[in-house]
Amino acid sequence: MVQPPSAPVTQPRGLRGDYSRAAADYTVAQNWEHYSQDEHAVWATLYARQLALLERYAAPEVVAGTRALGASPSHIPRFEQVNRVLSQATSWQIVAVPGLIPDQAFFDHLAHQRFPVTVWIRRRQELDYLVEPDVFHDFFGHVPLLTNAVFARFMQAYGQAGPRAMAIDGGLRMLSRLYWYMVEFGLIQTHAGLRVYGAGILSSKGETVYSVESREPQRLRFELTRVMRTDYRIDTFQHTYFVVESFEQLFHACYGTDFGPLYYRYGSQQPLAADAHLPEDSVLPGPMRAHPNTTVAKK
Ligand code: HBI
Ligand code: FE
Repeated sequence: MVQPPSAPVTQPRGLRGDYSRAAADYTVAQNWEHYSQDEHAVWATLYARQLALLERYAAPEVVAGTRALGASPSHIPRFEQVNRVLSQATSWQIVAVPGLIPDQAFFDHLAHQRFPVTVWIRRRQELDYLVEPDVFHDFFGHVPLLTNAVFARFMQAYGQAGPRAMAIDGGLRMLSRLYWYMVEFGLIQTHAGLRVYGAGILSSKGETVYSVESREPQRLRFELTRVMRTDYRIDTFQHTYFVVESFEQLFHACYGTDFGPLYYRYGSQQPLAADAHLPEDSVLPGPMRAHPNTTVAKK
């Protein structure tokens, strides 16, 4: 399972990337020519494996975005080429970074419609598990939805919310939970059933199937405050997924809410446990079992 960043991140210390050549905004050159055959081959393996799951499990907007990007199945994408598609679609851009970057720089990029994408790719021995985001997670997981105007607008609003969250006690932790549950591990309800759109799920073979098919986790209807109060686990599949009805719902809930009072009210309180049940939760029914004896394997 790919583990996206555990937020908040304050210093890029102990991370794998080469930060020595990064500009003040933490961007670097992608240096596409420097990827080895092996690195392209790891991309090809991951890409084929996840692409095969999209049609069945991913939100239609993700499928459409992945198609629109037209990434090569056999080579790590060239960011310049991707940017031609993105600028047409939503005027977003991707920028190359060495890996996790400090919160403030990350928020600033998003606020200016730039999504930071890590340049390096995992080794073949770590196909299924990685602590830091790599180019496969960042690209395959996050970039398709940047072609979607509403979701892209939400991402920008998230970046714009950063400075205020950082200035209020507990604010950053609350905002990070919104990112975790809605950007990394979000599910969406469609006419055809539950679908995945979160990047942390989409870049993980095991969790893509688990999040939709397992009867273990609870799936709660998205409620902004509930999400921002809920702790998360970075070491296992999620115990709780929040489900949106549409990206419009997500965008409007956030855009129409002043986060300040929420930070003051809940920022210094203990968070709700990752597997908490509250009486006011709107629990979605678990998936049906096709056959009484069929269980979904966890990995
Ligand atoms: N940096 N490259 C990168 N990617 C992230 O997702 C990221 C980050 N820095 C900080 C961060 N995420 C989170 O801590 C913020 O969303 C709060
Ligand atoms: Fe991520």
